[in-house]
Amino acid sequence: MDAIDPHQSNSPSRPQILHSKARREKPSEYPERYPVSDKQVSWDIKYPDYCPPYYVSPIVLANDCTRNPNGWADPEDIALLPIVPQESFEGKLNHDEAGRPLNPKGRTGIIGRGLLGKWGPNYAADPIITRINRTSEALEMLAIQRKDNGQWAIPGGMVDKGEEVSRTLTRELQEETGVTLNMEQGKMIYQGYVDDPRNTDHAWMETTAKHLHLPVELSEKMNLLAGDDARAVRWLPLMQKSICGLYASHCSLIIKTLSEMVRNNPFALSCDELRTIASLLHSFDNERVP
Ligand code: RP5
Repeated sequence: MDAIDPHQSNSPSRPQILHSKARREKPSEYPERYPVSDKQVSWDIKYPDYCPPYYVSPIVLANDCTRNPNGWADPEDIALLPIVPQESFEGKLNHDEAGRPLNPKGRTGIIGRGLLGKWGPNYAADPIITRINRTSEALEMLAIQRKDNGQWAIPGGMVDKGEEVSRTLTRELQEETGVTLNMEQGKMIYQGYVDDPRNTDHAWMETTAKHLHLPVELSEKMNLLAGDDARAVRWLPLMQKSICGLYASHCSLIIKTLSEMVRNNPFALSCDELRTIASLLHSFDNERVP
C-alpha cells in the first residue's frame, strides 16, 4: 500500500513519556508539590534547597500488609519490606540514603508513597480497545471516566499480587467496562513509566499496555457497563482534543497505538481505514504531546 507513515519522529518502540503531570498535578488530598522546574527534575542535578513534603494516604497506611492481613500496601517502615525493588521496566533503580527507591524520571515535589501502596514501581495494566464507528467512520476507543478526577482514561487497573499481566488486562476490562475479551491476543504497545498525578519521588506507576482493534459488528454487540471505579463508560471518538485530555500518559499510549496500526497494520484494516488513522496522527505536533 501507499506509504502512510506520518510519524517518522514518533517511531521508537518505546515512546518518550514526559514527567510532567507527576510534577504539576496531584490528587486533592496531597499537599502542594515542592516546585521542580524542568531543569531541576534530574537527580543528577544538584538542588540543595529541595525540601518536598512527606505524604502517605491513610488508606495506604490502613492497608499495611504487616498490620492488616488483607492489606495490599507495603509496610510504611521500609526496613520491614523483605525485598526492596532494585529494578523496574525502566531498568536498574537508584535509592536514597534511607534505602527508598527513587523515581526513575526524577523529582516530583513529594516524598513518601502518597496514594500508592508499593515503594517503587506500582504495576498496572492498560487494555486499549478500538473500533471504527460505522456511522461516523471515526476511530473510537473504549474509555472510562475516572471517579477520582472525572478524566477519560483507558480502562486500566493494578496488577494483583502474583497475577499474570494478560489476566489483569482481561479482568480490568471486564470490571471497568463490562466487556469480556481475551487480552492475551492483544498487541503489545508499551511497558514502562506512567506520568501519573499520584506519583511521588518514592512510588510511581508503570504499566503494560496491549491493544485490540475490534470489528464493528462485534463492538456493536457489546453491552457497556461502568464498574465501581468508573463514573461512565463509552466509545470515545479519537480526535486531537479528546486524546490530549486523557488521564496520565494515556495520550502517548494512544498515539503509539495509532502509529502501530498505521505502520504494521496488525488488524488488517482497509486502506481507507488506515488513511483515517494516518490523518489523525498527522494532526499531532509530536513536540507538544503531553
Ligand atoms: C494509570 O493508572 C495506569 O495507566 C492505569 O490506567 C491506572 C491504574 O490505576 P487505577 O485506575 O487502578 O487507579 O497510571
